[in-house]
Amino acid sequence: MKIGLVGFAGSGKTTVFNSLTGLDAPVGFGGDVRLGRATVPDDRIDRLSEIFSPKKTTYAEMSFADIPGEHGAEKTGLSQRTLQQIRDQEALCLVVRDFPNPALDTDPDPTGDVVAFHTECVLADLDIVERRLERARKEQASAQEIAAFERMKATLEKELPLRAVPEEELDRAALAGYGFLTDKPLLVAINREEEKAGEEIPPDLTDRIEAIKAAGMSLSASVEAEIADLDPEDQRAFLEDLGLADPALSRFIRTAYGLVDLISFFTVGEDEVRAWTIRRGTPARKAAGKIHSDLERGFIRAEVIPFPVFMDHGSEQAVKEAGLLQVEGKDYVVSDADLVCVRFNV
Ligand SMILES: Nc1nc2c(ncn2[C@@H]2O[C@H](COP(=O)(O)OP(=O)(O)OP(=O)(O)O)[C@@H](O)[C@H]2O)c(=O)[nH]1
Ligand SMILES: [Mg+2]
Repeated sequence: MKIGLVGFAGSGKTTVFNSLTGLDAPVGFGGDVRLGRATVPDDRIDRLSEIFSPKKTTYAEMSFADIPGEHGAEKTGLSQRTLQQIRDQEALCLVVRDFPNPALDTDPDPTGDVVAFHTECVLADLDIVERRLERARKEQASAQEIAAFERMKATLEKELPLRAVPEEELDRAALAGYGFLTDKPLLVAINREEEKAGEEIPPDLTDRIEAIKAAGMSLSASVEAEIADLDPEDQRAFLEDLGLADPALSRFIRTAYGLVDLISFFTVGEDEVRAWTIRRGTPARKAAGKIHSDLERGFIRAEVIPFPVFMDHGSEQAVKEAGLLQVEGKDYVVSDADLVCVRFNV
């Protein structure tokens, strides 16, 4: 599960990547694709940790790939190599430059960059769809398959992303192998100069982002990089000075987590308070397998307390006494922020 940071040269991808992962990749260079892991901030875990004072607190994690932009190339051109790197990602965060970069001779043009990137992705997808459609017709593929590709072609010709095609109209499992760029969930991060870090995204840009079925947020990568270097006390003062409520990076990671339909369930105790990552819709037995394969194999039942119920009562014992402990079987669909205790026997 990887989220790719993508965008044109010098937009701040590596600066964002370093703040996310705590790594120290060189900025201002391009270079190779880099991988790193980021902790998913979660105030529910913070609160559980305060209650249990465990020996260890473990947050969820997710992986990011920093995909360099192309230097020297016209910004409307993404090479086959870059396109392939982007195709390998499960979801995309487009980092868009909205600050003057002295190393580049163009003024920031965030709206233009969003449009240009989207157009590149549309053309790359259209290329695959047209070729596949031609072959499908020649080989007399099923009417259903031809119809699906025609639907995709019509969508892309309107410069709409494949994300715009409703779930029931495309068999996405069958299309997974193509890695269509415009079908990947997209978060557009407008990387703004320091003074504008806390301002709303201008309406024309918001409209653009909505039109391509993406989520949008603004941040200032250089502010985030500075914040990451401060201790918590100083962080708060620094944010207040800039008129910001919270580090944008936390919001960024949480948005990216939701973008790929990930949720967390929790295990709690004196040893460890921990968040586990699953896809939305995962049944209890499979979720138990995240913790240990024995728990999946020998699954008997899951004892579940939704986080708000736990907080209302303050302890597992109090929840039990109130008759609110949920005893669930293997097919129970785990919800975000469920406290789960798996009973098993192997
Ligand atoms: N003022 C300002 N400068 C920034 C910001 N984000 C990045 N920069 C600077 O812009 C330059 C490029 O940043 P990078 O993070 O290397 O950009 P990139 O998108 O990784 O670039 P490539 O990998 O070459 O495509 C560096 O000199 C950064 O210090 C920002 O929010 N504000
Ligand atoms: Mg870079």
